[in-house]
Amino acid sequence: MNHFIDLRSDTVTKPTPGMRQAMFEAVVGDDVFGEDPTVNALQEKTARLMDKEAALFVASGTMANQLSIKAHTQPGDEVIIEAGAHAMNFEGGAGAVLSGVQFFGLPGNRGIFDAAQVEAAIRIDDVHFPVSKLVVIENTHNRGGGSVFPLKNIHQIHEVAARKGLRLHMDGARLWNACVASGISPAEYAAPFDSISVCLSKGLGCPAGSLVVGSKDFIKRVHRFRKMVGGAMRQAGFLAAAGIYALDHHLDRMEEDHRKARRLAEGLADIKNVSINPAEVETNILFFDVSRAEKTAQEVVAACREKGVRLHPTAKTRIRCVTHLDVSFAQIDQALSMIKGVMKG
Ligand code: TLP
Repeated sequence: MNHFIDLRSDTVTKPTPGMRQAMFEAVVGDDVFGEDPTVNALQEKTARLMDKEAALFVASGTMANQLSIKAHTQPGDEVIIEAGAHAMNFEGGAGAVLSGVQFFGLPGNRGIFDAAQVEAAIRIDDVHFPVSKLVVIENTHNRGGGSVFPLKNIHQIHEVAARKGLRLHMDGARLWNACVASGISPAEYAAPFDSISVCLSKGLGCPAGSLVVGSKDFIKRVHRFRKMVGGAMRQAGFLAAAGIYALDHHLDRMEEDHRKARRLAEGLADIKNVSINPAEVETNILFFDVSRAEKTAQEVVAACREKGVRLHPTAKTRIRCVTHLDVSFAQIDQALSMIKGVMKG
């Protein structure tokens, strides 16, 4: 059991007993020879779920996004993305280092943008400009507060991208949450995209791992780049077994995490000097603002930690909470009373 009520991220979860058993029993082999049956089964299962030709198991969401960007682009190309997106801001500058690309950051509304913005951002064919090559959509959007990217926008963006010869990648680290919240299937979401990255280590509760999904040719390129960055693992089936278990057992339960986030948001809205609009909470991530208090986010988070609840400060007055399978409804209520105590004092 965690000593703290940990709402910093959905990455903090520990494998459940059932998941540990599945990992323990995994049949494994050397995946560099393509001989790990459990890795192969996870890749096939994920490709099927997305209705794409192939999938590749990689170490992390960052690796999945950055290898995808690399496989789609040449150095000097430009990637159109929302200005608060993970792949542009929180992946160590990897786009510049590994792919030599630059990003064009679109202003989003809670991370969401539309086709007209993409069309206006695409460069004309002129030696002064970089070559616009790829559009990246983040679904759900982390800094947007777990917002679900509307399928209608995606289809319109796809129409522009296809007409102008740009590729489309989805950072679907939390695509599962978007599917559960919207009722849209992973395959429906995936259809317009050339590539999708999905994470096992967030809401699904696995210890590690992500997948890149796309056409056979695309995945072959990603495979080469995975080797180049030292991301080829050997008996990775122990980790893949957790992924298979999670896809079978942890997908449907995610709507519980969304209800926990809403309950948390509604409780926070009643706390003095906390600003949040609970109606905006669509999935398992929420942000609240403490600018009306005489404390910074750092101070609020430090005081909450003393009481036993861990939160994530993301700006001077902004704090993030994420719900997940290792936090119960009762713990949400406990966290609320601890935060209330801090905001009073
Ligand atoms: N996000 C982490 C932190 O980096 C902030 C978190 O706790 O939310 N895409 C999205 C949308 C993400 O939120 C993350 C992780 C990633 C990619 C990267 O995944 P990892 O951490 O597996 O490299």
